[in-house]
Amino acid sequence: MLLKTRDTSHATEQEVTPKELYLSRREIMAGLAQSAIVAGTASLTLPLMTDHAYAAKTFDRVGHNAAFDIKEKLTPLKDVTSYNNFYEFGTDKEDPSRLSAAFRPKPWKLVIDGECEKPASLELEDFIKPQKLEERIYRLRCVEAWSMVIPWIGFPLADVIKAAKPNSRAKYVAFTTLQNPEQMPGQKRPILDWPYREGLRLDEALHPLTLLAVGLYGELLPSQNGAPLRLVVPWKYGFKSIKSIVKITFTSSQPQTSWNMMAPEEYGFYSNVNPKVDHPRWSQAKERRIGELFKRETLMFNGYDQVASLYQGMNLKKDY
Ligand SMILES: Nc1nc2c(c(=O)[nH]1)N[C@H]1C(S)=C(S)[C@@H](COP(=O)(O)O)O[C@H]1N2
Ligand SMILES: [Mo]
Repeated sequence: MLLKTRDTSHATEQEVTPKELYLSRREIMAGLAQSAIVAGTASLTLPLMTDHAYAAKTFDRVGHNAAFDIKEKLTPLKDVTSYNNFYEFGTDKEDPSRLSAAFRPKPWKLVIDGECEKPASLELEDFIKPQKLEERIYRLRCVEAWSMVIPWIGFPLADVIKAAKPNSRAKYVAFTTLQNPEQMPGQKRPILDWPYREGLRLDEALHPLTLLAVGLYGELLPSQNGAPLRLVVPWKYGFKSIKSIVKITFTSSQPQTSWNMMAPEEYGFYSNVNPKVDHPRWSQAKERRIGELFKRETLMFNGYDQVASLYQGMNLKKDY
């Protein structure tokens, strides 16, 4: 992001990776997918499952939520899983898919703490179990001026926040990624001040668009995309969508964020997609959809106009 500029154009449409390649991931992650919304309106909590074939079926039954649909061509799965930013595995786009073999997304502990009435330290499976999973097609736009359209599987962060009962001092939500250089070789170098950190204002975190994702393309999240749990905040630049989350903390003051700590002139706390506020070193007016040749106009809030009210009265040039 900060350190590299690479040619992001992919002129040819790639074949989707065969499903079989993802079975090993299911084995690692088996048992995560225990809860689903069946297509339609009814919801159903399925029994605890350790059989990966059953886990696959469970994900197949996750209902698609059309309320937020982006009517644009999906980015091929091959690109979604081989062209990544995940500096814990290295700074090249291919590094996360190539160098994540030692990464273990299971077992996984998640801590919820800070300014709330119901802090918790949970096994991820216990955390996922009561959630109502659904599929949502979101655009994600990187600050490097490329974007993808991805069918995510997840649940609203708001559901988790409400269950944790933030107290009156809670104004922000901070997120922390796993720190484990043995599993994440990029952490052996001081590329960023590890662990990776991000944050949202509480009302941004509560917005129905803000998603905690556990899968994509009908499958459990690949390591390179932030297994086993990552944020997707589609109206903000991609770096806000923190991967492989181990901690969610309610805070009274604005939390530190990794890219803001590294280069505050370039990466602000808000980081809303805004074609009128250029990155100091490049324009944000256009973007290249991965898999396509020609650039397209970047839309304010990445096209998610429904979030505009969150920023009423703010100067988004100052609060970039
Ligand atoms: N922990 C962590 N989360 C991260 C990053 C990272 O380096 N480390 N990169 C961010 C950036 S810059 C982008 S664009 C998105 C990319 O998500 P994707 O690889 O699933 O498309 O992840 C974000 N989340
Ligand atoms: Mo990014």
